[in-house]
Amino acid sequence: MKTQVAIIGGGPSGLLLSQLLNRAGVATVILERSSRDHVLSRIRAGVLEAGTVALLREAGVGARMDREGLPHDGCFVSDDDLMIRIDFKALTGSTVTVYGQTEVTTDLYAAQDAMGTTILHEVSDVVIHDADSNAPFVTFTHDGAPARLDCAYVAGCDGFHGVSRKTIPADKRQEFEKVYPFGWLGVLSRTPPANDELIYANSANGFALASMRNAALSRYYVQVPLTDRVEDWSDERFWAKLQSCLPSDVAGTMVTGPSIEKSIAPLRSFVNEPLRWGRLFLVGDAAHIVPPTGAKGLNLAASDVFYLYHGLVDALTKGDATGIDAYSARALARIWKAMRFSWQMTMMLHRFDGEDAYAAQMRKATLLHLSQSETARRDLAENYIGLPY
Ligand code: FAS
Ligand code: PHB
Repeated sequence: MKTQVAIIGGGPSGLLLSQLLNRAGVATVILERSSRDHVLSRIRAGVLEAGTVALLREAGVGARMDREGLPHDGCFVSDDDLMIRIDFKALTGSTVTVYGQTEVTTDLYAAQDAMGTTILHEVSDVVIHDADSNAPFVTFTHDGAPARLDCAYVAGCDGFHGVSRKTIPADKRQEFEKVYPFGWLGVLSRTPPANDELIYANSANGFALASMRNAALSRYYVQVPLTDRVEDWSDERFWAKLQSCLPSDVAGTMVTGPSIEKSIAPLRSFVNEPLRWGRLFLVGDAAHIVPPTGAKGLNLAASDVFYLYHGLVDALTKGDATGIDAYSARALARIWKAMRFSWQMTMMLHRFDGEDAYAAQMRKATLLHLSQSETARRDLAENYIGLPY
């Protein structure tokens, strides 16, 4: 097999990059480890920055998002019963869109199928060869048979546990990591959202997030110790914990119901530098992980895709390597700013086991200042709606 860009990973990064490249006349092949059903069964991000929305429209997959996505002009941050509204529209002139990553991935798969793009599912033994040469290639197993894909470039879109990042020799790259001593237990329920805008809640009982997918589908999270397992949490225990963290008037009126999905995600901040090694480029979670507190994971993948897509089109159609040569530094500049915001939101809203009374006071003072300072709210809003590409 031969193509122009070999894409490892058929999640949102790989699919969006492939869709944009194909529309620009660049050929791709996607190699995905899991079945399509498995990829589409994952419940992940829920909030799209305006830049991500624009890129999905440019990729020709914005129609259902524009019909079914929920534009949100603001969100709330709460401290026990103190509700602080962050008015994105008034403070920045921009908004975000609530539209689940599952829907984005579904739309991208449909568009790629319509393009006739080659997407190989359930591949295994993926190895990237000669990335630091002018003739890289990928070997893998598919349908029980060994296979080889020759290409001009490789896009590593295979997430945190993929092979792409590890293809870069350890002495050629640097990892930056912070692991948080807690995770998020997430629940999806066919219940109306507790509030019409998201609530990021700090409380004496820990962190909670009230989010949604649509008017009949709610997405909630509570902070849990890393030692907890999903089976430790009955629906009843989850709802009681969530309601103990949300402002009491919200908790007292919300509708609860059976969970249709329940999972625990650990929180970490991670960046790999650089994002390039020869003709291999790292994109999305293959390159970086953010705690979901700032709703940045999927949105950072989108800006990586934006930079690499333009660079690869220029390199492959005009022989101009300026964009791919600048990709790593350009993407990392935005990645680190989103890392900082996600870390700041995580530190502001979570209780850390064993923290001293001073740390708790710092968190409360930060939230009180947020409630009293438009400047502080504007800083949060500018980062939340997404910094410029
Ligand atoms: P992905 O991990 O989505 O996709 C990588 C793909 O590569 C997968 O389909 C995988 O099967 C495939 N792959 C892996 N190894 C391979 C190999 N060797 N060969 C071939 N294919 C391989 N972000 C938010 O903004 N908000 C959230 O609430 C949120 N919650 C999350 C919860 C969890 C449990 C996780 C893991 C992530 C969450 N994220 C969240 C972040 C998430 O949305 C990512 O940012 C997003 O999935 C990034 O997309 P990709 O870069 O495509 O990586
Ligand atoms: C979600 O709806 O899944 C969601 C929203 C905002 C976040 C994290 C997750 O910051």
